Amino acid sequence: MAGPPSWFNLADVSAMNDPMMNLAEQFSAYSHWRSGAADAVTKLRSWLTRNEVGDVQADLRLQYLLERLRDDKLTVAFVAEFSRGKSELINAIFFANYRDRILPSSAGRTTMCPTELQWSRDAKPELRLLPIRTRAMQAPVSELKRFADEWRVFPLASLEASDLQGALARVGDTERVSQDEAARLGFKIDPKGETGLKPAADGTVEIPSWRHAVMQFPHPLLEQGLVVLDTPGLNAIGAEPELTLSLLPNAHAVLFILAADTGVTQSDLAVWRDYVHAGQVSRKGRLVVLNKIDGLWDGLRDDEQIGEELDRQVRTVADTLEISPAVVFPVSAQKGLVARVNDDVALLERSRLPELERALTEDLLPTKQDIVRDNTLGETGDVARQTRVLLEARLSSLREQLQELTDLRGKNQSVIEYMMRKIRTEKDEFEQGLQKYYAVRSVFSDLTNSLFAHIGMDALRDETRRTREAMLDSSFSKGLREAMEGFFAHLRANLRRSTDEIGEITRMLEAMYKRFAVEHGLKLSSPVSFSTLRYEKELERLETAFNRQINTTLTLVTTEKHALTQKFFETIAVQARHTFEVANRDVEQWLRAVMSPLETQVREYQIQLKRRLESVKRIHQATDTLEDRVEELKQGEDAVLALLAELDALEGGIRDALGVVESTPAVAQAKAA
Ligand SMILES: Nc1nc2c(ncn2[C@@H]2O[C@H](COP(=O)(O)OP(=O)(O)OP(=O)(O)O)[C@@H](O)[C@H]2O)c(=O)[nH]1
Ligand SMILES: [Mg+2]
Repeated sequence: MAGPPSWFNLADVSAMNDPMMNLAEQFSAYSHWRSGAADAVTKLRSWLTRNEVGDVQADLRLQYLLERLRDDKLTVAFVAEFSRGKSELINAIFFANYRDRILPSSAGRTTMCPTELQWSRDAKPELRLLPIRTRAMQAPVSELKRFADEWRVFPLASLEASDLQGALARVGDTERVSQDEAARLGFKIDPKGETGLKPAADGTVEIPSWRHAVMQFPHPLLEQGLVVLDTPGLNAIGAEPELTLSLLPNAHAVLFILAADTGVTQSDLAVWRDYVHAGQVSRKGRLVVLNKIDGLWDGLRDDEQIGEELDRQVRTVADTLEISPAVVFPVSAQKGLVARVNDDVALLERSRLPELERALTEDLLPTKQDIVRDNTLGETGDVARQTRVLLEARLSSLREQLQELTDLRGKNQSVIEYMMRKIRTEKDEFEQGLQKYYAVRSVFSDLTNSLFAHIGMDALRDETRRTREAMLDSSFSKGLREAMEGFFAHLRANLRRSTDEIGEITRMLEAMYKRFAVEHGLKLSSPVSFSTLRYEKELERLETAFNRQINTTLTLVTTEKHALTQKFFETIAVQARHTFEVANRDVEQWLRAVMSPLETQVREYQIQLKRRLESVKRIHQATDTLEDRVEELKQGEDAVLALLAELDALEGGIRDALGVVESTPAVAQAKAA
């Protein structure tokens, strides 16, 4: 297999300081930053294991964090009516280094199915296509991605532009089928061809051959985690709800493309409303592109006139879409591509592509970087804090022993016997405390059981089944509506009950933490709290989409019951399940995170008690001299202090790798001075 094209070298490009590669450079810096962070986290992780100061839970958390840091994808989606230049724009922004068009781009409908361009470690360079007939299987694409045998695979012969083009040409494949078959596969038919597919004279309609395409190839940007999502002109093709509900909302950036020669048409507006804006307040990472501005370069108008005309068009677009003109970018994708292929800097400037790319990077990377940074600091901070608490407990216990033994210097046997009794009493008391701890643990496990009875996957499955039965049993749209609305009401109620139970668990743990702190001197900070708000928000978002797309009188009246039920479960219920899966994973992780510090400290405390008892015993039996023990403890103390210093340094290393600027008062003052 050939590696990435050897003539494409990011280092060379950055040395040229070339506006043409701005995005690539930024992206490369971002992924360099990420791998630096991963290295620093790896150091912490192996240090914890080597010194036996971490536990399984901490190790797992760091392992997940590392997986996320290494396999962190950044999705940029392109959405528009057909022929606005989505594919051309992708070619110009990301793949101009091939010095040719990689994605097919031509007049009329070209891209016929959503196409993901990406590279995953361990993947093979190939194009995977999901046949359109899998639409009959009642399973969303995300689910079918797990079943390789549903896809047609076309390996890439090489990574040359011609082989990439040859493979990607297939995303435009279509076939002719009867209207019945098209309808069965979920396509709308419209004799006028406005709101659906237009039948030909022989009564057949042309449908896409593929439902979804995933192209894997090792391009430098894709290797760094970029995923480009090209979409077909959506309005008439009958895009799948998954795109609106999952793929687009989860994309880190969505570019909505208009063409300067057509302006904002009714169908552009429909795409904007249904797929990009989708009822939400404007988000970061949503940009509008006014493409094909080269149409204005007619050789008659001068640059100033063209500039004025563009400003006017941008304002009109912004007014129509009710957005700020600052997020509308006039460009010429085609000229931008040509400019890059011919190394024509002047034409590239004129295409205005670099401005769009700047906005894209400025919007995209820092936001993403903030999330990754916060997440990494949060996870490693928790682990380090827990470890520090453990080490400090060990340290203070060593110091106590040291004190005890120092006090024994020159004392007689009876004092030593008294010491032994004292430690034994402490040990007994602690063991009594442990009895209470075990009792509370069993209450704790009852509470978690009832928590999972509400938030768990079984509960969700029951509710899904109940809703499906209610829907299939109902004879009027009122019944259907009630069943679907009931589904949401029920899930919301379940989340609310879980919130209550989580509150109860937190309070109980707090009380237990406090008791161990007061009675036995364990150093435990209050357990972190957990909120279900984000899942409630996610459900809210789903419900909004549901109300817009399914819960309308028109849809309810015109959609056949089974088809409606199927649609509801393929789109809404699948998403809800995903939300609950995430919630379950998060709750489990939280439960482990709040329990493990207590467990670790209890274990540590038991060990220390035993050691203290043993060392006094040994002195009592004169098998050991007092001075030897004191020396040994002092060495132990130094070792723990060294570990604490190392831990500080490792955390500092992580902060440095993440580029966190320390803002201690001293530093802030020094800066101000
Ligand atoms: N003049 C001009 N033509 C462009 C520009 N960008 C794209 N085109 C042309 O517009 C046509 C459609 O471009 P595509 O890239 O196929 O558009 P698309 O949005 O991907 O269309 P579908 O795949 O059909 O949804 C092609 O003939 C392109 O050459 C541009 O900046 N200027
Ligand atoms: Mg296209």
